[in-house]
Amino acid sequence: MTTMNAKYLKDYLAPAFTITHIDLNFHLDGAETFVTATSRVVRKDKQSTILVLDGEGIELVSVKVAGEEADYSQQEGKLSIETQTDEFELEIVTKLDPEANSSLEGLYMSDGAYCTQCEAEGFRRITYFLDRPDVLAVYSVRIEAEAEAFPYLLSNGNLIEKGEATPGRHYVKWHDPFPKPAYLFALVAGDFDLLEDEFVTSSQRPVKLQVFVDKGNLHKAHHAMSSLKKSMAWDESRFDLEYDLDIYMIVAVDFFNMGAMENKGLNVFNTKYVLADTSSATDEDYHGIESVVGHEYFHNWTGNRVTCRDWFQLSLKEGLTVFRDQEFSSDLGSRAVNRIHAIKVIKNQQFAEDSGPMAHPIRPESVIEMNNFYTVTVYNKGAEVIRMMHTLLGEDSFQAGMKLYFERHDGQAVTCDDFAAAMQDASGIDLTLFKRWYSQSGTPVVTVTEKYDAEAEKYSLLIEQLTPPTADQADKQPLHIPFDLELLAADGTSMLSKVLDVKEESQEFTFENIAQKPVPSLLQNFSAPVKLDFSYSIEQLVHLMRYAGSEVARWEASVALISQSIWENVAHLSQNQAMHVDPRVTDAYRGVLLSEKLDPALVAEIFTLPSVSALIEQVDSVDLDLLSTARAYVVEEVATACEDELLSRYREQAGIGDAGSRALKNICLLLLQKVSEEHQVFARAQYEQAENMTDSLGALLALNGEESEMRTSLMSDYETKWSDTPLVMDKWLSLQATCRSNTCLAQLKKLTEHPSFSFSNPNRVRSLIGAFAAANTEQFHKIDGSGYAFLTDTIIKLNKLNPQVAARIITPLIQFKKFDQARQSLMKASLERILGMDELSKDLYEKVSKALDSK
Ligand code: B3K
Ligand code: ZN
Repeated sequence: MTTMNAKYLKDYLAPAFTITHIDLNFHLDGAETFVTATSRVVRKDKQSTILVLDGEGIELVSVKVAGEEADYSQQEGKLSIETQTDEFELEIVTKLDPEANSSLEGLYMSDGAYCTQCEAEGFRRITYFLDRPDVLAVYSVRIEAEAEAFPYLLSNGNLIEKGEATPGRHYVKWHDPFPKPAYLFALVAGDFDLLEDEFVTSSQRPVKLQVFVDKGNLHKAHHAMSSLKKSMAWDESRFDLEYDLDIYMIVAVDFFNMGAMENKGLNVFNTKYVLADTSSATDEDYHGIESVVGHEYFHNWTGNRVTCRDWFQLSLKEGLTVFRDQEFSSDLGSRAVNRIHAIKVIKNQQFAEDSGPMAHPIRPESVIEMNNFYTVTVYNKGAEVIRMMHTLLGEDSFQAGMKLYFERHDGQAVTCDDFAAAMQDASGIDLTLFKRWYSQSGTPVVTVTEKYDAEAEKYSLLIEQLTPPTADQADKQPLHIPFDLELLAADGTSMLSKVLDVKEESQEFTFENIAQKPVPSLLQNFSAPVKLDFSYSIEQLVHLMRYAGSEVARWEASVALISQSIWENVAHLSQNQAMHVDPRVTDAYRGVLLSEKLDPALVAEIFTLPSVSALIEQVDSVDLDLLSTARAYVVEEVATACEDELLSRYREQAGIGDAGSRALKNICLLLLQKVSEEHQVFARAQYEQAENMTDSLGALLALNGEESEMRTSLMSDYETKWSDTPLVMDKWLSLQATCRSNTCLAQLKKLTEHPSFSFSNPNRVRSLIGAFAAANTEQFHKIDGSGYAFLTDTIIKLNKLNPQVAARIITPLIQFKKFDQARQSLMKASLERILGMDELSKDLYEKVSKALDSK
């Protein structure tokens, strides 16, 4: 029986022993795979006489201390050795069966290649070890395998030796000079196509770059390679950080639990974030690859050179590295569009996490299964916290803080407090209050009231903050909120622009010499991850959509405007009144389409009208059926009122070759489908003439609203064309999973038998079942409970096969609080079914028990 006890941040103890060097010898041979780990163990706490190592799911063959068979004892997941020595050599032999490892943690097989995933606690599935991030060792690795099937044998650091082992088997030796925690260890053995290049660092050191992909995919590796070179150049120019080894390798594998992994010098990637050519990948895929390649590369400093003391500090590396990858994307592409995407993640997913049973601060205080904490809170809210520091300090002081952080902590395992201290010391700005963002969960609601005194020409804003209690924490305190503000005059000119320091529960800010009542653009750029409560009038929002200095603020205003209209209609429906959209709303949208000055990519964002799930996040409770009807109505009204403009912008963008134009064209096409079936012909023509995947998929997405003959015929054409390309078929699976038709679920059930689907591959599961639960809100939450039952069956199936994936796709089922009683009961009954299962994984136990406790 797995232990289900939580670990607490407050219980942290420095390790009593450490391991400074480890020699790993891998004898790779299917179910007869042996690992010999020879470690130099050093006692740090002289009082300690028992060395306790972590190990899970592996067979222990032998244990030797200083060359002699050692006495040891084994308890669940632990190996204890009594010792009186301060320093000794420990040799442990374990036996593994990588082919039988379907959890994709530790050493496993992906399509015939051996590969590893050790973060967070996967190294203990390879050998018994001090598997914690504050134990940093120098690794030497010998790998031996059959030469023909596994021509490439890779690990961290530099290759120092290779040769024949026995006839038909070869070996290599790798040495990584940088001490690292076990979670950064990696091994890959397989046969690949290899793309090579070189990057010369600012101090003129040549670095060999290698991207390994499945045979036959070499032509799809170029974008990843160029993204890597851009990342290396950007980290030098913006952060003055240079790469430190002579080689940087990326290996793409098809079986992977997440996006990618930053192992030192040997990143392992999900193929989704490597492979691309224009015929098979969308603009969004291209962007995703660039940002994930960047993210993993940036970890080399923020994560690898300076790592986390314990897993509660995960945001130390993840929040910071997400901030860095967001800045990378923004410096290379549209800052506004990148910001909008980041804001959507917070508002649509992080706010939901904060108001649900898994609420936790960016530095969690208790954890049962660490893999459950690779969350939008730790990553994306974590990045917002870094961004707020950047706003408070400014770029120069922020960079000075980064420099000090590396000076102080290079080669160490540190805490979020250490990071904040470096920022504070380098800038002289007091971050004491600000640091509450690390320990307080929940989303502050910031309520703003305005007052204007025409005679005195004074304008004031009363800003009040309140963080409602969360599942994990009842009492909340005021936070330090950087509040970005712009005041606009009636003619649209900017009267004032500044960042207010909000630190108290209630604070009034008064602005002098304001000759006319301004329209305030509040919380510009989403300067803090909070909910803004201000009763904007339609006129004010329309004004902001036209004149706000920040493109992000214009988009925010459009979201507020259309959301208001949707909620008004929900109210009408609940009172049995007719629905109605104010013509000022549709006019404002038409104005956006008519404006030639706006970046097409921004127009596309404005016309990507808020999804049902995004709207749910704006309220405390929801009648899903009314919301869904009201939203469909408002979308149709906007589309109908803009039909001519949508058509002309659709035609106008047709020949233009950039991503922004394609995004605009595709959103026009989608909205046109809401106006009339006649517009299906555009979708067909676009699909038939498409020269790239963005256009093919854009056509299919436009038709995905409901079933039609045309949709069926194009979907079947796509299926025939791409049946041999799994990543491209994933898009098809997702289209099926997000179709609004009532037959969607029946279709999905059949698709679990489709040759392109497999429960053992996380990409397939996420594309079909994950997408259904997370993005097909209406069908998943169908009142007959069929959607819940289907997800529950899948989760039960995955509990043993791949607990991490099971615990990931459960999210929509545990966030039940906002729904009506009938749906809530059905969702809870599903959770009870999971909780009652035999051999429930820690991953699922943690989420399900918290959800049921929060009743
Ligand atoms: N650090 C890894 C994530 C590991 C997840 C473990 N369950 C990828 C990243 O954030 O870069
Ligand atoms: Zn990361």
